Amino acid sequence: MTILQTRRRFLASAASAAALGGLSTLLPALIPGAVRPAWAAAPLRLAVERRVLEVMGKPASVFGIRQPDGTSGLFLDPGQRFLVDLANRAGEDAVIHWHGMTPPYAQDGVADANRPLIRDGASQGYDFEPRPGTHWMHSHHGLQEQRLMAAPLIVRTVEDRREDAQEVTVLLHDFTFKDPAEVLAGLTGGTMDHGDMNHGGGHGGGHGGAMPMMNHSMDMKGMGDMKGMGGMTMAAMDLNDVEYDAYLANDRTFDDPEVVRVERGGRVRLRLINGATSTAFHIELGALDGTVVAADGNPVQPVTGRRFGMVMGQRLDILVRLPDEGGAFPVLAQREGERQRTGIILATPGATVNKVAGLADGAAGPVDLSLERRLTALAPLAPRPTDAAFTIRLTGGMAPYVWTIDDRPFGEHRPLTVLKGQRVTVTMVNESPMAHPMHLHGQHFQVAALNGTALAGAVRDTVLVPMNGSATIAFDADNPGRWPLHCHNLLHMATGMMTELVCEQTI
Ligand SMILES: [Cu+2]
Repeated sequence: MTILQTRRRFLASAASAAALGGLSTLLPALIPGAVRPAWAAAPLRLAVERRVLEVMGKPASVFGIRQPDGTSGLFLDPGQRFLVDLANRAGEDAVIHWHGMTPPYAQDGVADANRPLIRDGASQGYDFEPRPGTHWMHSHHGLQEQRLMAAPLIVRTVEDRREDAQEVTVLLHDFTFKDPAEVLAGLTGGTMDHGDMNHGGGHGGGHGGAMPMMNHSMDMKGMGDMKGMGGMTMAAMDLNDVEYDAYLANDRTFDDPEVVRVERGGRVRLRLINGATSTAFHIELGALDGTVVAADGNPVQPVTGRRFGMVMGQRLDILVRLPDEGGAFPVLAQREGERQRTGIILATPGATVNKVAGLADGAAGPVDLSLERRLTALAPLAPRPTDAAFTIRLTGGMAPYVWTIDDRPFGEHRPLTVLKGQRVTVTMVNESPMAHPMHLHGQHFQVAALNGTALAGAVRDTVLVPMNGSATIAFDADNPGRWPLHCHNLLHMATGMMTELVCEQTI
């Protein structure tokens, strides 16, 4: 029975692949590892599993992606291949996207007409050259990412190894005790009890279809002391769709934070990953000066500061140096528009570690492009003329809760079709009432313009397109396949804000 189903799936895949013309040649790699010779290196083993996590004293059933020894995610050394057997023990079908990797199309970890989900109880092999840097892995199916089906994916370089810095990886999340489907239904006006959207209690309630807006008025209340700053008005602020129960850093809140032992006078390389589904964070280093050295795993000209914005899907590598006298140093991540924060604490031996409040004194403003404008790639694109230029509009809104590209939800989208080898630019113009972190699969891009101003920005895979703003990305299409281009707000993607870049192989 299983074989029959598998064969039927394969035939269906082959048929749709044939419709893609040149892409059908990519399919033989669909089940990598199946023909791996016996003498090859043993694959690393990862399993998608259920686990119980205690959040603020309450148990929650969540997912995890772990190695047999319990390590969350993967940490690869220089020269090591991404040779992985992924077992799905989640109790449901799943697929894991290797966010930041640029593997062949068949191994990207997205299910589509050509690539099936991994059935519950089944395994899938992967074998490709990993891309160095701070990356992560997460479900690209349904709303599993909201239930923490995510983990770090770190690929170290020889230079990282030589660097005299302690590596500290921090995966950030937003967390709800609710069923994510209920959260989404509350936004889209589904059949749920609308009172469910208010997690904190005391925020309105009983207004039925008005729930999404109530969340927004709540957000604005939190922004009270920011009114008038930077020309922002109440009406202009539209930051967060959902109130979460907690914000996590490596699965923990400031009730019981991770305390990382560091050396007096030592250097630390923070590998920060915004794995939240719907939360942009401000990273606050407090008394420490930080130097951003990589964005989405790609080296940048060093940028120093103590406060850095990160939208969903993005990574930042930040070097800090601990003072010779030592102490305890929180690394904070505060939700934009809100007072809630999470983080870890770096502490030298013997330091007194004081409790850090989970609420900051004041609400944070929106994460904007101020850091993005300062970033410059160490390895930029070579100058050459553009072969294919696209402009897409980010559209949709809160009522109805549908987010789209060029007014079309995914499924009715018009793919951006390019030929392998072309220099491509995509300008994303935000005509919607929220900011969107836009992520492209299959290749990294260079940020080529922000709000219409050209720059030679960072090479990365996820860029913020602010409200009323635009971003132009440029890349050389070198990876044939159908690559999702989507908002990394999970709830925006789930309701339609996704299209595809189709890179055709020329023969
Ligand atoms: Cu979005």
